[in-house]
Amino acid sequence: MHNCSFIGKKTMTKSLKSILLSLILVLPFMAIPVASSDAITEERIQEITKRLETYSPDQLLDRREFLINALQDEDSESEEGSSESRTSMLLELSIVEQLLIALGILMIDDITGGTSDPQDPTPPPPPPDTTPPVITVLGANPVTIELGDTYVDAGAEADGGETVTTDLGGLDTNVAGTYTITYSATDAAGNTGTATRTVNVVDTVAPVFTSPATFTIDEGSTEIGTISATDAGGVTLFTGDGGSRYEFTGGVDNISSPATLLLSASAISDGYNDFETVESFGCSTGYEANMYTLKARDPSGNETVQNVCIQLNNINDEEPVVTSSADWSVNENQTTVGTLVAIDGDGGLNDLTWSIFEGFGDEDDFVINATTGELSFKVAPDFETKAYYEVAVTVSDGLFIASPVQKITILDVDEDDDTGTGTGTGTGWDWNRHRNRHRHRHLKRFDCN
Ligand SMILES: [Ca+2]
Ligand SMILES: [Ca+2]
Ligand SMILES: [Ca+2]
Ligand SMILES: [Ca+2]
Repeated sequence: MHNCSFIGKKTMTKSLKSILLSLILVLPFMAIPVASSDAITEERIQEITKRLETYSPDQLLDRREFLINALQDEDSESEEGSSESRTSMLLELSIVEQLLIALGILMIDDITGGTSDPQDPTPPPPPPDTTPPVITVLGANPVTIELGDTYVDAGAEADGGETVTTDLGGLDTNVAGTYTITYSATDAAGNTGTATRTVNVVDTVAPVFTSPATFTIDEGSTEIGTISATDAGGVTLFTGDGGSRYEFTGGVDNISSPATLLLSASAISDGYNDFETVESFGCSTGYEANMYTLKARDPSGNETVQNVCIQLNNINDEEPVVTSSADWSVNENQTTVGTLVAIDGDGGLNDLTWSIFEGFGDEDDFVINATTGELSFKVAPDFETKAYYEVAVTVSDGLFIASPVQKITILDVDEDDDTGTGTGTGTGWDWNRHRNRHRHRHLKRFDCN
């Protein structure tokens, strides 16, 4: 502004009247002593104005500064001072400032703003409070806690000491997710400040199986057992490796924990619940070792895998099997037929008991040792009387029986001078027959002599 070109003289002269008019309005507010007012005349104003018209804007500003400093110096040096000189300086200062205002170099506020009127008793009203409280969130932000843990809020403070209210935003530590806690405080002017804290509830812990990895079931059963696992977020169970051999109740391959695990139809048809076919499977050793798994998964995708080992209890579900031959050949004149041999179809699980089956064939002619299975005639047979017998024997494991028919052929023995020893044992009949034949040959040779 100070560099602007000075206003033309013609314009300046034209504005003089308005300046004089302004002075009449402004002067009463200036600090010109009332007693000196009489020294202010129109002639004097014109005289000063004409002089100042020749000043450039910079010169006017310099003059203004000079006058202000001079008036201040006069104030500090002497209470009395030269009132006429002071009046003159105030008048000139007024005219300088009016010219600067007319030139657009000064604003009215530049002149009046810096001076407060001691006679005005009303102080300016304070600016309205539009600043909300500033809230400081205490503790960590964001906060991460494990699912199911207890959350303790560290709180927040307002800078003005206002009461802070907390909105937990539906925080549920039993449900994984991101929550926003909002703190707010309102000051006396009604301004409300807020701040937030983020709480991340995370599930990083995999489910834990509470059911065993090994199940021992009776053969013939189709149910393996109850599978269960725990997790703060809940558990879904899945069939894993080898899952075609088992399924959960309802035939599904996944279900909420706990659930009942069953053998699948294919497993049953393939003998996976028959001890005599598969004694165990999926265990750490043995048939199909470590080939079967179950999985427990939580809603966050954490997963635990557990092997499934199934051991079968051998129960009595198979009948005895007789392994000795049903065809016997024994010498006449002896009671012993031989000893029958059988094993239980359950791999020797049960002791076997022998008896004569009643109601078939020559049952009345035989006895059998219940424990050893040794079959004997009650009375030594006579070839010449009856050379062939049939008898059914029963062998029992207590629940199941087998009753094979035994066929006994009586061999003729030369009884001229030898009644026979009756030492046949019933087994190894070829050996006895060979011996008997040998004896016949021997006897015949003896007879020839
Ligand atoms: Ca979990
Ligand atoms: Ca069986
Ligand atoms: Ca049996
Ligand atoms: Ca069995």
